[in-house]
Amino acid sequence: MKATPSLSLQHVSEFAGDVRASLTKPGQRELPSKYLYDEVGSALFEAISVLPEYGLTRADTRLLQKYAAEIVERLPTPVLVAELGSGSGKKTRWILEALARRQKTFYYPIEISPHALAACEKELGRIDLVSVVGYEQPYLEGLRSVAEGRSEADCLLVLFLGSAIGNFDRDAGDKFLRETREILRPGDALLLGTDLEKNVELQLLAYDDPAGVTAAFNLNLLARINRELSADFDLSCFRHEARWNYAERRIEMHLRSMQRQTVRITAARLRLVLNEGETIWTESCHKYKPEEIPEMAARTGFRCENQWIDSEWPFAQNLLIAE
Ligand code: AVJ
Repeated sequence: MKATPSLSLQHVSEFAGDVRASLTKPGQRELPSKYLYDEVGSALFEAISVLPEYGLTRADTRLLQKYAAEIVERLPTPVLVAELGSGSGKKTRWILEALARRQKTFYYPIEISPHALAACEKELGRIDLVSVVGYEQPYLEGLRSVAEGRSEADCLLVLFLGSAIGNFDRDAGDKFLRETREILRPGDALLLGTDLEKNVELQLLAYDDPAGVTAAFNLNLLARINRELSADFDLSCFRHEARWNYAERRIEMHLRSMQRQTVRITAARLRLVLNEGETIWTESCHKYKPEEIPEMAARTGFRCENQWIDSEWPFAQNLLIAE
């Protein structure tokens, strides 16, 4: 069930407006991280997720594989599954198979990237007793559609995996959990994946791998702006940078301008002068302490029913129940 395909003109003008607003912000220039995931960016992220230095996706998958039965045991029945930002959907297989062992299961991946959504439908569309209905919509809009369409008896399990919540500042993360909670009914569940704080060196390597895949992922944002907004970023004049922000406990990805340069972004009606050494901040990846998650849950209308932590790469699956 696709949302009415929005005019690509509307996409372009939204993208152009966001690019203009974030690049002209006083102080630190920014670009919104959601635009990292066009078709090329999504493919590069898939490559990142198999890098030896990036343990996050493997830890996430390992926990789901190992504990799927335990997680599912704690859920009411019947339960519908909605996933926020499914990506390729590979790691979701374990949960769906565990659920399908007890009942026919409906799975609603919610994903703004049509490429990722198609890959997910292909990956998970052939599991016995699982029926997949994709929503090409932003997270909360898609979740609202799923919640409105269910019957009285159906409980919801919302999946928010891969530490995608880490892209939000801590306050925005709370706000997002609160908004999610408002769409749910008491007893509904949210399985939240969170990357945990670890050795800073390891954390930095995960976002600045020696093969340069993450650098390509970051730089592709400029290439995408060139492609879609008729801009003339010269990618060789920028360098990928990953930093650990101690105060905020997050990795920040930046693109550093290696010289003073002028960039034209035609569709955003913008002429940008960047100084030598100036950076554009493209993504934040917040890291958590295990005990932080039950506190977040309590602040946002949930309780943390259980937490499963990977023994190789500090990462937690948290099962939150709406109160
Ligand atoms: C998909 C947001 C979870 O924050 O680790 C990976 C994105 N950026 N390498 C993360 C990402 C650079 C990733 N998330």
